[in-house]
Amino acid sequence: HKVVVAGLGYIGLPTASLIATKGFRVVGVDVSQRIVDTINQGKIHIYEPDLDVLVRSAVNSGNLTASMEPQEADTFIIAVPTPIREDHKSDISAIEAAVHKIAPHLQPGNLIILESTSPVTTTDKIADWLRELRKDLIVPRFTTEPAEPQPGQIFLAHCPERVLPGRILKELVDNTRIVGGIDPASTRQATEFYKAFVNGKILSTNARSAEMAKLTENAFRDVNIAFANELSLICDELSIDVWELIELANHHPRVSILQPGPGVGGHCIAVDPWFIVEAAPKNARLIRQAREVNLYKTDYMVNRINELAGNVYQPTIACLGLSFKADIDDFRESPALDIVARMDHNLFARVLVVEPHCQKLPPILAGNPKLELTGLEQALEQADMVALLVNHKPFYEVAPEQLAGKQVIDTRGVWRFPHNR
Ligand code: SAJ
Repeated sequence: HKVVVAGLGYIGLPTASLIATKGFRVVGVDVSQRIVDTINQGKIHIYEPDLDVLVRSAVNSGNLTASMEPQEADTFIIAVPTPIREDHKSDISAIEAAVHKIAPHLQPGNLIILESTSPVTTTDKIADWLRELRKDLIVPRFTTEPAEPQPGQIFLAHCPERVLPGRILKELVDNTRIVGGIDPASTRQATEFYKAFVNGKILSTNARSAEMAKLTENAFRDVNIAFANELSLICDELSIDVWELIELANHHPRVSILQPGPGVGGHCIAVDPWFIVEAAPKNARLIRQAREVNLYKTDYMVNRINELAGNVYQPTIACLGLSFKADIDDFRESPALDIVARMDHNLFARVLVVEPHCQKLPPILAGNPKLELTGLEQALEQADMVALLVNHKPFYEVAPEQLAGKQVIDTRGVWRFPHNR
């Protein structure tokens, strides 16, 4: 069984290397020559625990090769980015480009799987594009009516990825998968494919429900984080410790409040709810409001930092963390990075940035002479103000004495001494 995986990012690369080690012959395709070369050397271009070992063994086994061009195969997986534009509308141009690239290589009986998180009806659009591009192939239309596959048809399904960065390799195998075909025959084909390497349950549905299920999961989390973030704003206003409040409320058997933070980052939860708002703008009121609350929380933190800086003349501030969440090197849609970029640098003598997961400042911060990437100890020694923006593990080790006499903004509730209160 031969598989082409289009897109060798956070989802495509782990998937390609995992199935290569399960005996599939895999060609990973990417638009970047640098990424293709890196993988063919058995190396990786992104950080994810244990991914380096898996890619090395997949490449060394001869089952995984990378290329700029697809080729004939049995199954084609599309795992390319689906970002959001400035106006909060979805951009599925990378999917369209991938479909154009694989179309000439398709043969009757092939299975195409869309893993990218996608706006509802994207799978239908792929079918439309394929019908145009390959008039010789039978491309099914969306239906939930059971029927025997037509001789010579191709199969098309949406199987959204739902792995958590930092735990991708484990979750790829153990998570429950949702498999939604454009028609029931496609659902069956795709289910068989995942059975070969997934230990979790495989839930069969149709393409549209699969698309919406993925968006719903991330919107659910966004709404719940928005609730915690809104509580944190209310608590600031009423001088209540929000972390204690949540801990108290969570003792109720049916209450489980998430943690507030400086906003919501990452390429999924900060993005996917907009796909729902775009599709149903009149009815998606709460989902839109949750996005607004989470975005506002970042603005609020920028203002808080500027406001507190006014209490000291030209303070030095230590900003701890830049990534979008703890213990990863991913800066996409990171509220921490946004805060450091947007706070008023005129108020500060120096801005010391501590980010154990990067060697140099990201481009958006580089070039500002006041900004400097430093170690944790040095930053705490020199700073008058400390803003904790990401709850990376080493930051829990900071002792109360190291913060004594400083203005402290702890956006994640890490320094509630003692931690195990
Ligand atoms: N966050 C909070 N408070 C919390 C939990 C999270 O502020 O209590 C923040 C994080 O700091 C981060 C953001 O939310 O900025 C998102 O982090 P996350 O850990 O909740 O999720 P992601 O973006 O790493 O991964 C999510 C997951 N979705 C769900 O948990 C419903 C993952 O399973 C999906 O596969 C992934 O999105 C995706 O690719 O869609």
